Amino acid sequence: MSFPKHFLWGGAVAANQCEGAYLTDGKGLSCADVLHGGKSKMAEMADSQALRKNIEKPEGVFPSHEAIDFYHRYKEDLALFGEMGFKVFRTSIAWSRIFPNGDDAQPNEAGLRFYDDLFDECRKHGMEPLVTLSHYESPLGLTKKYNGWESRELIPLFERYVRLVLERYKDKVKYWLTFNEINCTMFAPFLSAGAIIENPGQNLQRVYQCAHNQLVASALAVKACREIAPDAKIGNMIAAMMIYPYSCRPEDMWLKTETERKTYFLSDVQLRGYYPEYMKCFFKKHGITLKTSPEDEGILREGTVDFLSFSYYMSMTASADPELATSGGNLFSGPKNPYLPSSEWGWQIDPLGLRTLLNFLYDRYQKPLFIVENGLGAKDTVEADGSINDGYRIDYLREHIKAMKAAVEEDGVDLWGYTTWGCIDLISASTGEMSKRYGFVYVDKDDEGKGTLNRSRKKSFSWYREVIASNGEKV
Ligand code: BGP
Repeated sequence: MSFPKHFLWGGAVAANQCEGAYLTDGKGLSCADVLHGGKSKMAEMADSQALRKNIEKPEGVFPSHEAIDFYHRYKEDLALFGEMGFKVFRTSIAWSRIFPNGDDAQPNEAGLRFYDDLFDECRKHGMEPLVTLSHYESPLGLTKKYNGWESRELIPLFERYVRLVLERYKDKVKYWLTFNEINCTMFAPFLSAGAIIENPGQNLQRVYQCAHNQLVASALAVKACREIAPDAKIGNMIAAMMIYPYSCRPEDMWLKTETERKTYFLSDVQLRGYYPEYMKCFFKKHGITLKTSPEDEGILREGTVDFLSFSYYMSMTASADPELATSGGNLFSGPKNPYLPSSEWGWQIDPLGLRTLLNFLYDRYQKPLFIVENGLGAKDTVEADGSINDGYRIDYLREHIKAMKAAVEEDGVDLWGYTTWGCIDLISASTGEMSKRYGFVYVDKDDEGKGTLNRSRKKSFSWYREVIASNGEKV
């Protein structure tokens, strides 16, 4: 056994992190367009006052406004991906290019045309587009009017947008994803759901309401896809993580179970079609009563996805020891795992965790899987001769590909494809920095926004080309 013949190798980006052209050809503002860059971006996203200020009067530098100007340079970039032999290219449609305010009477034809050309260009280079319908970029107008996904008003608006793009691109796009990292709504509601909510950890009623509305919208998107593009496949997308009990202490194991449920309850609903019992008990315990509609249950049941896609960067640990529990291991906190190294941004690197996770997810759902994000955010140095020797990135990816290979070949996991995150350098979602680079292609731009935007191939570029050419045999 080895990787299936039609295994989908490729790379991934998101509109708001690469396109730029934030008001070009009729595009409206999205939530991403009012978030500043810099290490404090996570704090800014959690600060409702700062967010309100940004929305009313955006001042300062916003990295998404120009990003890497993919909007004007996509032909050059796709040609580079084609040169690496990509079979698939994951990107998102910026909802605010199609409906600038989210609820406009008419769609923006110029925005629709842009994606027509983009998907045609992908096909020209032999790449299947894999399209996320909503990747951290809901129209800002919907935040102002409805506080984003906290309101059910967004459900029909999203469905209208989805039906339009499915109809328009049904002959060009065969793989769709509903919401990027839908489980991040629980702790980053502005980014993930366009909702300003003070202390999301304390305001459970409100964040779970956002999540419920997105779940219903996701299921409606699945139903629309079956109707409009019956040959296409549509998946969900979660931030997946391997969660270890910090020790074999039973309390640690129990905490791991609870953390796991918080991480996976949304995909449980999207793959099984109903809320799990443990979640109903959780709602009861915390006095959460969701505003639902009588038809929601049927919609969730009928709108289960064809496959599960996920991002994987790190693993985490769960400890019942209060001192350890707050020591911080990576983005999702929890104690540092003493057996693992960390990236420059403190994300703990765990390739074997990916094999374990693939097995865990396949056992849990028995549905095809797709890794749509994986990669190392690192600072790169351009040498005097222009070369960029990113051996550390190759090492990271090599070990993760080996783990994935073992899961497919030795454990029988049904995996459809692998798209590395940020196949070209782009704006970081959590920090807005350019210097946190993931690409095989270097973009000349720094954190202050200076640079020529010229593209160049890193060492990892030819390495990945070999990986794809050998269908994962040569890593
Ligand atoms: C995921 C997001 C991406 C992406 C990636 C890397 O959470 O889906 O949009 O950016 O993480 O994270 P970062 O950009 O913060 O390094």
